[in-house]
Amino acid sequence: MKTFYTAQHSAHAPLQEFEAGRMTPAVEIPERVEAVRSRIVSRGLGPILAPSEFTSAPALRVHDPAFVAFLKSAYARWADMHPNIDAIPSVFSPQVLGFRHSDGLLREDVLAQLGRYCFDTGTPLTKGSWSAALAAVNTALSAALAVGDGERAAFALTRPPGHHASATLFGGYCYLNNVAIAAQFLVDHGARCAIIDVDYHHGNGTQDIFYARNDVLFVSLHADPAFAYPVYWGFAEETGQEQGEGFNLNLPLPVATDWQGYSEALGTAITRISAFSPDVLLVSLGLDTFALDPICRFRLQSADYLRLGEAIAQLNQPTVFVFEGGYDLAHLAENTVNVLEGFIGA
Ligand code: SP5
Ligand code: ZN
Repeated sequence: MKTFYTAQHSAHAPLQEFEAGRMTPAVEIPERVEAVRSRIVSRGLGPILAPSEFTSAPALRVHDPAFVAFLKSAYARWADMHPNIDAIPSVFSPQVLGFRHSDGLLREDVLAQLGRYCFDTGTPLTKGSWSAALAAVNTALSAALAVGDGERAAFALTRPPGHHASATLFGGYCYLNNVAIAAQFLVDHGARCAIIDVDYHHGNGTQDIFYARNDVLFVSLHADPAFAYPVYWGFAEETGQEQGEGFNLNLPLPVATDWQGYSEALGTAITRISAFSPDVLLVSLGLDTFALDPICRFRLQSADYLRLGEAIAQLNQPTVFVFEGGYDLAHLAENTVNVLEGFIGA
């Protein structure tokens, strides 16, 4: 299987995030992708290729132009006031929060914009975030293009991740929605796309982007937002709207879910995807369902990721894997490559 990768991801290297009332060491760090890259080499999984450069057009098919312009300019504007400090909002837009508001909302300074375009305090915007986020989009698009051109599967080894980012909001360590941009790119080339999101956290950004559409199916297995991040999204009741009704399937799972519970939900996901009959499957591949993940509460074991890859292969579709979360550096590479080897071997 071809892997797409660029060292440009390492421009995004936050040291800390703000969580639970204090600054805490960042977990979405460059070492994650470097560990996976090393194991792809040592396992001989296939070539590691540099992504092609794409214009901003594919990202603008998914994201609001003003949001993209903000992401591009925000750090430099912030650093004028707060040199060498990562940008984290300290106030959130009353409009986003549903309050009545005054013309103060129309402020266009970076502090006011941060509170309009971000939904949490855990996603620092650093000096290199924009360039890394763009490189991740190019990486996902390159994998999509390879599959569009006839590869059975390809792996986009992306970071920062993407599935929490919506058309107008960043958060959850995500800035631009890599998998959604790749899916839209394939749709624009005539392919019917389904997305399966196996990250521990609900892919609220991807859900939101396709929520009113019936041409892209979104299916997500994740920790129940009743106890897990992203808190406000991911409930089973979220089934889509307008023409999109019935084209969004959330499968929230309880604390301590192991392979038995997980594989049952996976069967439901696979049945729904088969019924949709896509031309291409995209996988938001998070590995934070692992038992030893430092921020998560599921109990999957390393061998279970082989089974996950095999199950995805059963769908028998051209498949684009896009890397998302997973934070246990000791096992992340093994678990990631297990999914891909399970897929290839099936
Ligand atoms: C892509 C991705 O996996 N994003 C996840 C973002 C989660 N950010 C907030 C995590 C809060 C976890 N709190 C649990 C603390 C356990 N010590
Ligand atoms: Zn996650």
